[in-house]
Amino acid sequence: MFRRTYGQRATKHGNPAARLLLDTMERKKSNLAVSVDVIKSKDFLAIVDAVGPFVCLIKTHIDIIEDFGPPLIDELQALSSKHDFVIFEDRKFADIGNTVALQYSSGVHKIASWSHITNAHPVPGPSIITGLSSVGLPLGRGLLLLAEMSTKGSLATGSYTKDAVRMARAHRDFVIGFIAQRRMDGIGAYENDFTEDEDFLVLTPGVGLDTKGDSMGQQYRTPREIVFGSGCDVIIVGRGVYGKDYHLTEKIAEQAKRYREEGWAAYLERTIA
Ligand code: BMP
Repeated sequence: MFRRTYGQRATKHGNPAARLLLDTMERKKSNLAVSVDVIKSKDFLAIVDAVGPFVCLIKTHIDIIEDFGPPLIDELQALSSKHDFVIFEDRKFADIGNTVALQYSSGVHKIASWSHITNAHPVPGPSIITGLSSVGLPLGRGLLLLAEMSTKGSLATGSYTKDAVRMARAHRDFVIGFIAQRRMDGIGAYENDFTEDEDFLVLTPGVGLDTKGDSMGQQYRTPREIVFGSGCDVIIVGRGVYGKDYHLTEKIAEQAKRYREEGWAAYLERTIA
């Protein structure tokens, strides 16, 4: 999987959300996802519109938007069509199957109705996948499991990470990959390397070109370290792109372009190496 192109992987994948993402990456020549963690709808939409041309995916934390209303989702979907990107709500579900099914389908945000991809902590065990897939699978959605985290002192290591991989392998129709810091197959890291038809995407946060972290435990690596060095597929960048100047859309677009170029060069280096 390491050397296969995103386009080659798209043709083989069984899940529609994974195919959409891989196709989008190939079409736009981008493995950049921007995480738009701002609290006003207006700022959120301005950033999405500015980075849209350069990304394969927009990651949201919809519950931090102070003035949220259903029209925001319509506008996000319109921008997704305009700029051709996939939507990933970073909800990090972590409850029993019945509860996560309700949280995913209902409430104010109705995540399943608009987000192609969402994610979950494996901590409750396989029943969290059963609950979420009862809602998401009929809609053609995909799920990522948080197998590792980018933060200092993360507990998601060792056997926890291995068990996350085992859970994913048992639910390949719906689990399309991981939030993790390295690819989860090969190099003898696990008892069994993945078979030809097991293709898990690895989406990786904790990406920064100019700093090594923040004051709250976040740790950054460069796109090259992540995509070439660790074999991950998508770089997720938040503050590295919009920083403190999120009213300056030109500057934001410039940064998005910069991260996209770095991420794509690392991917080319990996596929032709
Ligand atoms: P930033 O690049 O500004 O540090 O933002 C990173 C984003 O990725 C945040 O939205 C955070 O919730 C998310 N994230 C992370 O940083 N580390 C993880 O292990 C998992 C995440 O979802």
